[in-house]
Amino acid sequence: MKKFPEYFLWGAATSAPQSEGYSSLNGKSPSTWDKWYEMNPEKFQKNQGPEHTSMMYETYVEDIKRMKEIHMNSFRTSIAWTRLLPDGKTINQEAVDFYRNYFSELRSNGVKPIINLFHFDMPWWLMEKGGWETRESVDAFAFYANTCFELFGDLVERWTTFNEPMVHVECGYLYGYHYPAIIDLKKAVQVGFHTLMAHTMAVKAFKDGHYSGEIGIILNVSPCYPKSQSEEDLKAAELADLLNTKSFLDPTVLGKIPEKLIECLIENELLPKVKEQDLQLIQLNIVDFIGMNYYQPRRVQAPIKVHKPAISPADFYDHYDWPDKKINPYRGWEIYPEALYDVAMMIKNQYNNIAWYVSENGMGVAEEDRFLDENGMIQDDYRIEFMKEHLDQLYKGIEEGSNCFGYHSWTFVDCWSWLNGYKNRYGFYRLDLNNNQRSLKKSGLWFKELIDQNGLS
Ligand code: BGP
Repeated sequence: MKKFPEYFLWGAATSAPQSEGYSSLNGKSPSTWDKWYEMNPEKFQKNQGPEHTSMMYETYVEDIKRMKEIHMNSFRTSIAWTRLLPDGKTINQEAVDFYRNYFSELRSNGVKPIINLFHFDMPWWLMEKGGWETRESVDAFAFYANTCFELFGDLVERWTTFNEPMVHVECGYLYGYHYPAIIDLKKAVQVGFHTLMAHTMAVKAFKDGHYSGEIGIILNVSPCYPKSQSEEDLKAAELADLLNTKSFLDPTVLGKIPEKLIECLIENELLPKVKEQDLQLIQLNIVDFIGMNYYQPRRVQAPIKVHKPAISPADFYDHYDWPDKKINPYRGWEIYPEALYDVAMMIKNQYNNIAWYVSENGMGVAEEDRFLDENGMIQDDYRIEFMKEHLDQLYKGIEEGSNCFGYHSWTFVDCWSWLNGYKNRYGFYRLDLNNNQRSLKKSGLWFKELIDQNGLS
C-alpha cells in the first residue's frame, strides 16, 4: 500500500463561472464570458454558455452531500468578482449570503474549502476600461481581494489569488481564444505584469490585514521537454519554461523575476511599464503555498523562423510531436504522468520545497455517454487508470521529500467549459443536460476507496 501523508487533502476543483449558473441573476453583473457569449453565440456550443452550467448556485447543498458521500475532504471553487462586487465597489448582499452559506456548508460537512479569486472571469465594467492592460485593474483586484478576506476570512483557511494566470495572458492576447482575442506580444507582457502585480497587492492586503490562514496562487505547469540535447533545442526548452512557468513561479515563490527573463524581454523590446516600488513589493509578498494544475507536458524544439524583436512565442520555441507519446484517445491530449514527479522534484529542489498541492489533474472525455452501462453508470476505467498513474508518480515525489499536501481532480460534477461547452467530460459525477441530474461514475466510487485507504493499493 502506498500511503499518503495523514493530513492529505483529497478533493476536486471547479470555478464559479463554470459551475454556478445564474450568471445574470441575483445581482451579478456580466463578465467577459457572459458578454462574449451573448455577442457571438455562434462561437460556442448551442445553448451552452455560462448561463447553462451545473447550476451549483441552487444545488450546492445537495452537491456537498455528494462530496461527503464519496468522502472528499476538500473542494476548490472561486468567487465570482462580478457577483460579489457588480460595479467593482458596491457589495451585493445576496452574493455575501450565498458564499457564506456555501462555504459554511462545506465546512460543516468536513470539506475544506480552498477559495480562488479569479478564474478567467474579468468583469465587463473593467474590461471596458482595458482590463488587465490598465494599471487600474491592479487596484481594483486588490480591493476585491481585500473585500473577500474581510467577508469570508473566518470560513476560509486557504486562499488563492489566480487560477492559471498565463491562460488569460496567452489565450486573450496571443492566440485569440479568449476575449479580447487580441494578438500582440507586447500587450501580452503588460497584461502578465499587471496580473502579477494584482496578485502581489492581494497577497500584501492579506498579510497587512493579518487574516488567519494561508494565501497562494494556482499555476498551470507543463514541464518543457526538449526534442534533443542540441544547444538550440535546450535553449528553446529553457525559454518555454521561463516564459510559461517561471514567469509566475519565480516572483510568487522566490520574490524575483528571473534575470534571464528580464534579459529576454530587453533584447526583444518587450519590457512592460513598471512602477518604482513594484519589484520590492514582489520581493516582500511571496506566497505560503502553491497549487499546480497539470494535464500534459510541453514538447519543444528550436524555432524554425525567428523575428527579432520577437512578435510571438514561436520566435522563442516551437512545439513538436513526440512520436512515442501516449494519447488520451477521447480528447487527444498527451498522457505523461512522469511529469508530475518532475514537478514535485522541481518544487523541492528549486522552490525551497514550498508546500504545494495538485490543484487540477484530470482526463477529459468526449461523448462519454458511450460508456454508460445498463444501470446508468459511466464505466470510466480509463479515468481511474489515468489518476492511478498520476498518483503513483506523485507518491514517488512525496516519498523523496516533496512537500505536497493534496490532490484535486478536475472536476466534481461535469462542468461547462470555456470554448467546448460540455463536449469533454471530467467529473466524478455525470451531469445529465436534460434535467441537470447528477449520477456517480465508477471513478467516483474508486476515489472514495482511495480516500478511505488514504493510499494506492
Ligand atoms: C484548466 C482550467 C479549467 C478547466 C480545465 C480543463 O486549464 O483551469 O477551468 O477548464 O483546464 O480544460 P478544458 O475545459 O478546456 O477541457
